Amino acid sequence: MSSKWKDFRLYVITGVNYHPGRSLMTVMEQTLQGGADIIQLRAKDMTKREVLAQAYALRKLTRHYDVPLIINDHIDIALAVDADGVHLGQDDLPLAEARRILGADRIIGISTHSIEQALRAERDGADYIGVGPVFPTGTKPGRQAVTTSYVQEAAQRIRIPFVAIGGITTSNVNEVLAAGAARICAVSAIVGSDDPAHECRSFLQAIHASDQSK
Ligand code: 3NM
Repeated sequence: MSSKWKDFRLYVITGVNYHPGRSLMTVMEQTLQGGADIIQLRAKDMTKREVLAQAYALRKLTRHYDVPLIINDHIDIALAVDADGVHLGQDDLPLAEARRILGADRIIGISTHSIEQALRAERDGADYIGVGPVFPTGTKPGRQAVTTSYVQEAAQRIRIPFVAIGGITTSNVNEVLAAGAARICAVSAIVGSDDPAHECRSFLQAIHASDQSK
């Protein structure tokens, strides 16, 4: 795939628990209308078939908006629906194995929680990394926040795209941007909001304002 995807600024991950009564497709379409420019399907407590069905639906939607689709964990599902890539955690399939299965043209993102993990992911050929959780978050309970000091270190030392994640809201996003993040990811603040499109626009406004101040 072309490297245009690297220009993403606002990465939105699904989180159906945050919008009971509203469908996944409705909420994700609202995020796309608000300017989300990369989407990840993350469905932790679902059967493979349920994830597959959601992946097909999101593939259709993201194609319509010409936005990359990343699948969390499930490499087979990513291939089945022709997603643009996968996102893997530190305990998932090692990057080299994932790369062997997916080939050079699909995006592989890795969650990192320390600069050592980030440098290793970069060295091993990740296309981008997640840096977080920046703040404590109910979406990943029990994981200690890495604070904006890790964002700062990543900004100084990591050459591949990195996206700050974890507990980020429109109220604290400026701290994260000031620490050097150029790309922001959120789940609850966006998909759990009454107006996901508006929330996306607010995040993007903060991101673009931060560009102007650099
Ligand atoms: N990964 P919210 S933090 C899915 O640090 C995820 O790798 C993280 O959700 C990491 O925006 C996180 O609701 C949760 O805090 C992000």
